[in-house]
Amino acid sequence: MPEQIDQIKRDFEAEAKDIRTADALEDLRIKYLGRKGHISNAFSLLAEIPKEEKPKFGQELNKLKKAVESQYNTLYESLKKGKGKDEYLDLTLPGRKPFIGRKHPLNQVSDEIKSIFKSLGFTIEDGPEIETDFYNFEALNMPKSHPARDMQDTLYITEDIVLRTHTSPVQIRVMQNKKPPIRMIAPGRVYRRDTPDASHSPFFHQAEGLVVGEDVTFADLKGVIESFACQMFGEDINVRFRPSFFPFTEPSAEYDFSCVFCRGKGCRVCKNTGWMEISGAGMVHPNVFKAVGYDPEKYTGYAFGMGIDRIAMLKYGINDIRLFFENDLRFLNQF
Ligand code: 2U9
Repeated sequence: MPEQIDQIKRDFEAEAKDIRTADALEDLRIKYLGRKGHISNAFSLLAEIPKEEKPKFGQELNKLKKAVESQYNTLYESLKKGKGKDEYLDLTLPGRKPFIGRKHPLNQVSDEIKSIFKSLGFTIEDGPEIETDFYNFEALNMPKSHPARDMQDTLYITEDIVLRTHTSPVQIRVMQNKKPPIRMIAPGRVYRRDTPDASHSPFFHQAEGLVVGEDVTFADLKGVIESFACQMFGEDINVRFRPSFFPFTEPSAEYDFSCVFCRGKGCRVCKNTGWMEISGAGMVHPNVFKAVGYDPEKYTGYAFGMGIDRIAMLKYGINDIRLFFENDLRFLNQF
């Protein structure tokens, strides 16, 4: 009997060395600790030995059972942690690349826009996203009755407090606190009561610009927009201006870039026009200067809108603005 007990222990330890999977460990448990396993069979042999020897061997068998259960549990825990009993360190395996975050594509484009305008002598200004009616509409030549307010579906918090619909309020605040010359852009998030679809989002991002001085002309505006277009999309990009209307500028224009995909030849993206609408611009309306206490006889200035999401969509060929906000790593990891 004693040699049988030692043999069971040796056999168990020899087999346990090669266990690498949960299934193999379960088979080993059944083989040695199961109802019909080796240890259970050894206990049933107790009935066949002399009475005076039973206590000693019973003790030996209990010791064997405890030792096998303890080694089984150790092996179970180490497999659970994903480590084989004699795990060796295979130094030839490639290293595990730590997952590192990256800048959101909108922030990458916003940084590029800021860098281009800084190189053109512009400052970067910021302001509140929750604005009063005065800063979002009235100071921009849109009094309460003005129909232009309907041009922009606004999210009202109270009768007088809104989520800003553009970053123009920042320019108003800067002009209230600073005498000309001014040369600034105001990047930031803006809000519209829009139903989300491929080209609309209830919030998006703008980088409006403003230049004010004693002899600022429309030609200056064209030069700055052309310089931006070429630095952002390539030297061969052309810019055109078309007459338009905005309450806060006079004259107003809309500006287009030649198609960044077909470079102006005509394609499906630009509907074979060779052009892509970008945003609006114009010379600052005298009433806007009056609202901030600037003398419109002394100062002239221009302003332009610029949708950061739109610039990013054109730059990367993205056809759905919602992709920027869904936090899908399969999309974000491409930038
Ligand atoms: C001040 C004076 C004038 C900013 C301008 C536009 C034209 C324009 C669009 C951008 C996308 C509206 O949200 S949008 O559809 N904006 O087309 N914005 S001129 O004019 C200003 C700004 C500030 C003090």
